[in-house]
Amino acid sequence: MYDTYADPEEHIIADYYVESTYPLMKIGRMIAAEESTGSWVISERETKELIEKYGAKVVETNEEKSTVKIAYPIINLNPDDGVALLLSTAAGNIFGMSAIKNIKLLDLKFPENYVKEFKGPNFGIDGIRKLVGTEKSGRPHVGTIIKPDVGLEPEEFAETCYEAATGGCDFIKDDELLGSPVYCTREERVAAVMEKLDIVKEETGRNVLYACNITTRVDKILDAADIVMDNGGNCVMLNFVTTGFSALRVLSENTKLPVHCHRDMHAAFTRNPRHGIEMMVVSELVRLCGGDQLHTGTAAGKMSASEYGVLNYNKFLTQEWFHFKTVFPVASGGVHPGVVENNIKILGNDIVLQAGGGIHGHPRGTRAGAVAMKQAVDAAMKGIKIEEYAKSHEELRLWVEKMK
Ligand code: RUB
Repeated sequence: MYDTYADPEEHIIADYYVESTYPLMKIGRMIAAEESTGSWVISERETKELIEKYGAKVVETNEEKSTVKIAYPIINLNPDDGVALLLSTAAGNIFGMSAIKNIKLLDLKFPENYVKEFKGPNFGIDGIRKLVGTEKSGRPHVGTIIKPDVGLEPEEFAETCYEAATGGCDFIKDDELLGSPVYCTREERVAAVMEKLDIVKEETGRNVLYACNITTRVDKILDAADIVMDNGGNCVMLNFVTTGFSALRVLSENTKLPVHCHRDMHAAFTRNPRHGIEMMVVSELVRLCGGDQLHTGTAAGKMSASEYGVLNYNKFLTQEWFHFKTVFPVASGGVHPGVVENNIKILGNDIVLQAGGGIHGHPRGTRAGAVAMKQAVDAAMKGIKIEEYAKSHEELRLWVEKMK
């Protein structure tokens, strides 16, 4: 069923799962009114003509799935007001409406007329691969999060990065909990780490990315990115849910460095299948706002995520979408050499396999942990089971032993 036609070139179509005591069409119209011209009652100047031109419309209901599609006129949404206003519209008051028991925003379909104002990622998968030197092999990247999450001072932090890079990591990031504490300021940390990674470059010829966490107050994020750049940094990281999509967009539009997007707090609204916002919508908005790498979950790890969901997010991020570059999906959270094969089999090669404890918790320490992760990737790329490969690769054998 549908209410009226809405030109898909002039509307953003939002798909919702809805639980309500009202019939689907009625609750759909209530959502459309609340998120465009209306309120709970018609107001004096809310004329039929005004509603026709500026009102959101119900374009589809599906009783079987309990879903409703609402078309939001992009004339109300100046792209410069960005994703902030879009979310206020498509994911705003509706979550608190008393007429709705549960509602989940499943997907957003955008018209060219809206997305053309967004630049999107600066690098994408191809750009990141060129920086790291894997454009020919196309193999998964090995990433790590420096552990312990917080508490290391710059020298020891940098030494840990050196060990991880020497062991074979392509990508190293701060934990999302590490900002710029007095004992390890961003400036000191970047300078110390990049000195070590320059040595790795001289010793191995490999360019290893270090994503420094520049999550801070919004009006200081660009300054923080400059500090990373001025100290030889080659990548930045942003906790984009806690700082906001607008912060991500402004950062991406004003930095020459790849932007790694950590999604902490997302599970507050993505985890419940009946209420909140789907990770697919988060993936669409990160690509729109210019993230180059995005955590999307694992096919086997510690965080709760449906395999089917992760596959879909990664498919969206890596396929053609308007003029936008792709986004490198990051499989992280409880990742270790023992889950590498499964993740590659299910998620493919265009992923960053990122292990924190799975590297720094190796019996012989960080360097051996990174070697074991890279050996597990090499084994998977050769189609060899890690138990077999471990027989001739000591670091992997020690990990397999540890996990028994
Ligand atoms: C993982 C880690 C990340 C999680 C976040 O550490 O620090 O914050 O990946 O989860 P470890 P997600 O490898 O030791 O588990 O990637 O699902 O957002």
